[in-house]
Amino acid sequence: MTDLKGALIGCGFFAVNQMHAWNDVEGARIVAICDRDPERLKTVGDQFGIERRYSDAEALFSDGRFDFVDIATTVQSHRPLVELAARHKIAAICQKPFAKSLADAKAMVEACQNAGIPLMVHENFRWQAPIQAVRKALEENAIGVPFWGRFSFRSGYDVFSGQPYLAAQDRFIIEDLGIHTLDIARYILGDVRAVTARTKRVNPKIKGEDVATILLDHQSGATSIVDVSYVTKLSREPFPETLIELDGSDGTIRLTPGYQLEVTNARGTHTLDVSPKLLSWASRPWHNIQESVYAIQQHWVDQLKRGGEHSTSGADNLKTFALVEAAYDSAAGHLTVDVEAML
Ligand code: NAD
Ligand code: 89Y
Repeated sequence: MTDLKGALIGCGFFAVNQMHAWNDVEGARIVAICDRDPERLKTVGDQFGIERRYSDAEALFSDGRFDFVDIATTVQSHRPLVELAARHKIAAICQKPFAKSLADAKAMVEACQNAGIPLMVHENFRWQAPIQAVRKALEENAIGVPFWGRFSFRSGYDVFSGQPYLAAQDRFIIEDLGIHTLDIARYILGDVRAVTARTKRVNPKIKGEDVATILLDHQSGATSIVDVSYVTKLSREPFPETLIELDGSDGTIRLTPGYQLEVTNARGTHTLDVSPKLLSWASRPWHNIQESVYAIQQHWVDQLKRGGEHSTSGADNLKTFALVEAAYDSAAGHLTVDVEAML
């Protein structure tokens, strides 16, 4: 089968990872790129040897000659670009956060459904090797039925130097990072009925909240805590590790710093090194995220070819996005938010 041809829009900080990963993915290649910033367009075009370059997404779609689009811009342009893809009936990947609001996200999913095109949100954290290892242990029934969990991301890493826009947004950590942690909680313990959250801003140099503590009532009856912080200074900086604790009817799982997976059950305690691979183009500490970018993009191609649903389809991501909106509503009103009523 010939390679699928892709076009990438948004040649910024994170898109470079996506371009590297497309080089490694089997069955697809990027044939055109687009950015309204000429310097970024040139840098990425030259680095990856892409001849077809556009400063305007309308012109890119009008020229066509590609099978899918990879939207790697920041959130403000996600809805117009996804709707543009739908109008041209081109399958689309869209970076997280999927949209500015749940109403926008629902409209984007509907537009793609009406156009009959696949839509996947680039929600890559669940594709990290350590997260996949936790899910596998649960699927192998290592701890029986999980009844409690904690999904924790606490760091003091400077994310603002690479992504300065993060300091200027009204909403920061839940929308930017917690969205991944909430998605992992859903991926591991299932969909959520209700959310209770508290947030804080500690760093005076930024606009949005940089600490959040979120309590999730899962439909299964399990309870979990998602806690995220970008103002936590530790002796060993763990960025970008998500730590996980799960208690089940027959044992416990702990994903501890340094990517160690510890499973305790009637057979005793087994510890496994579940470190991500350092891909040829990757660099520490980002290699965990970078490997998951490759994994989600390979999944995109594999599912497109077999006509299957994507793990983080637009429809699936509405359930993660609702948790983000519910967490902000809960923190603002000091109330528990019914998530099912939002969907
Ligand atoms: P960035 O600002 O560095 O890059 C975005 C680029 O898109 C810019 O070059 C900008 O000129 C271009 N752009 C914006 N709107 C456009 C439009 N309508 N047409 C053409 N070009 C346009 O941003 P970034 O840090 O690379 O982040 C991009 C997205 O990736 C964000 O949504 C961010 O949350 C996400 N991200 C995801 C991960 C992850 O692990 N999934 C990690 C980091 C960032
Ligand atoms: O933008 C964020 C993401 O998606 O992963 C980490 C990050 O780059 C900074 O929080």
